[in-house]
Amino acid sequence: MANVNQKIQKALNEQIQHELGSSYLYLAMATYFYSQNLDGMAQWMRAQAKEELAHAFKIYDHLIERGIEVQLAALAEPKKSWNSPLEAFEDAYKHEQFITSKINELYKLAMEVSDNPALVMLQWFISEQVEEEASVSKVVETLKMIGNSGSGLVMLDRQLGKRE
Ligand code: OFO
Repeated sequence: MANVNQKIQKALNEQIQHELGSSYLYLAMATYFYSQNLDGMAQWMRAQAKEELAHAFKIYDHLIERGIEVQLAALAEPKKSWNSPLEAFEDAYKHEQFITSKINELYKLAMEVSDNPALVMLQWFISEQVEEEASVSKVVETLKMIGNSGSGLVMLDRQLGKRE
């Protein structure tokens, strides 16, 4: 058993669950966008789901490297449908704000228990969350500008579909 504070071990394990939960939510959003024939937005969400999986693995690898026990927990069933693309992206934005608050809590805890390796890893997540919130917020604002314009929506869908 690694000589690492128990509270931080538990919180890091919970963060794996949050990142996997994010991946699951964005996969559900991709499925919703396919059902609306918005394949570009679906592609954007698929890419986001993969990125979240990478985030989960980043923490997972951190635990493995430090000999911290990995404890995987059940994932909740994600929401399945939204009333509009704007509602889905607004949900994604709220979700990212929630994840940012979790990362900030983890960082605070790592400082309290002087866990330097966790602090270094979490710094990457702090910068990442700034990017995550900014990119989703940009789509939300564009969707608000588009309003009920079908052609605007088609153009945005095409643009978002370019995400690798
Ligand atoms: Fe992992 O950044 Fe989004 O949730």
